[in-house]
Amino acid sequence: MADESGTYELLGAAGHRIVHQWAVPAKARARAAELVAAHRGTAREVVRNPHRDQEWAQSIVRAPRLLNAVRDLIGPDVAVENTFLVIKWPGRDFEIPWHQDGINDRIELDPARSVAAWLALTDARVDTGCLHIVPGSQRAGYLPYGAEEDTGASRGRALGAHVAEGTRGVPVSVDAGSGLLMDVRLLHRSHSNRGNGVRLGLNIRYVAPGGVQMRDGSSPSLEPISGTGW
Ligand SMILES: O=C(O)CCC(=O)C(=O)O
Repeated sequence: MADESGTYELLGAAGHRIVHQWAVPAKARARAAELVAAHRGTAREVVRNPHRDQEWAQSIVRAPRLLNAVRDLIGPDVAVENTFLVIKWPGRDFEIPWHQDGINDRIELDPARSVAAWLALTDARVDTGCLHIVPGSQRAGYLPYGAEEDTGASRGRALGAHVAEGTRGVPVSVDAGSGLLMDVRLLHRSHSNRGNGVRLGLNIRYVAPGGVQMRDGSSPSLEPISGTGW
């Protein structure tokens, strides 16, 4: 519901919520181990939209505890707009700059009809590159952004929000099998993995009908996973 200043607060003033145990931790770790084995040879860092063709991701986006929390926020009709697996290999430079999940050159999500999830498949700690968030930053709305400098990495160039100098976040350390639901305007980032193990996280953008507006003239690619309103 919008407050008197017109701000929409889907997830309360802090703009995020922890989702505890969308998966049993041991099962999340076992899945992570399989993904690490599959991608170690190429040291792949990102897998785009695995929910479209990979069973493990199709199952995670529908994890009952997660999906129920999403329905509580955006209603019974839920589609997946995008997924993004991030693999942070230890000792490798891979920073993701401050950004907001609800906007890029292609889409703008309606914060009242969408929510972002970030799910830990391994334990995510400060040293292994857990998320850092800026609680309450959703209140400033969408910020201008631009592509980061070209590092030559095959993962491509991330989009970074233009944030006030000195913007500091708080780390959110979560166990494998837990994660976060975030307002799609919430600023977040992650540092490189300076720990020992590989860190894996799956980012999901969920939308309700009418929640996505295309900015580039293309059609949205939505995978309905709940409800009859599609
Ligand atoms: O996994 C990470 O470190 C960050 C991922 C993220 O923020 C995103 O994909 O939007």
